[in-house]
Amino acid sequence: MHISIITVIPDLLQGPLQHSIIGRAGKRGLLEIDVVDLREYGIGKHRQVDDYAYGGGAGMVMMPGPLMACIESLQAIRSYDEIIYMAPDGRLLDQPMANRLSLKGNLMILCGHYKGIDERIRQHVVTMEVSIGNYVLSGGELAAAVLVDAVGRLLPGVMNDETSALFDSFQDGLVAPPVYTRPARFRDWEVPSVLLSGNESAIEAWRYEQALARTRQRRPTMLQDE
Ligand code: 6GU
Repeated sequence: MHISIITVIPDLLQGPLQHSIIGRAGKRGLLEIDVVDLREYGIGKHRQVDDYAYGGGAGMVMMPGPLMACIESLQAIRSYDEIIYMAPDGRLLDQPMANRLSLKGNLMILCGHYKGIDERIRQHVVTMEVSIGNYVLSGGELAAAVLVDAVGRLLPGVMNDETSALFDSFQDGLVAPPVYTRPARFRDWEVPSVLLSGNESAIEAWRYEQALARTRQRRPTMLQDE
């Protein structure tokens, strides 16, 4: 998979995407991430990328010209399955959306700043608008990093058996069961004995029960959605 991310703050994305599972995906050649500095397409000596909003009001708007020049220069190299705009009023990211995106070949992600991008780019160019939750971030970069992590870890070959996505919270419509490691007794706190029993079917049944109970308690709507 190839992901191109357009941003005015490339540094905000370099760090988070170089580590952990996503960093490993990059080193294995399974995920190629191209962080593109929008300012290189800015106008004039100051490489301007934003301007005042028509109709007035506080805050700047990202101009269509530099964005379009940047998008088209990327499209000259490869075609994109989706052009995603990260926006607080976009569709809420969830596991099914991450699963679907992980099946695509090339994604482009636009990170907005200030008051956002000119509406005409949203109307005519963007194919998908994504939010990571009902709160406002100062820009789309951290949200883009979250999206890339959620999608990138699902790519075939990125995870090994231990980190397998099959057992994730949400992947089977349930949150994950509790987990324990050594020691079996820590400050009088005991690990549930079934986990020490060696009885695999009993352990599996216990985990399922726990996941179901937790889902009921913490995410009741996940059970109603079915
Ligand atoms: Cl995608 N962008 C911004 N600026 N804020 C957000 C968001 C995105 N998702 C939740 N809050």
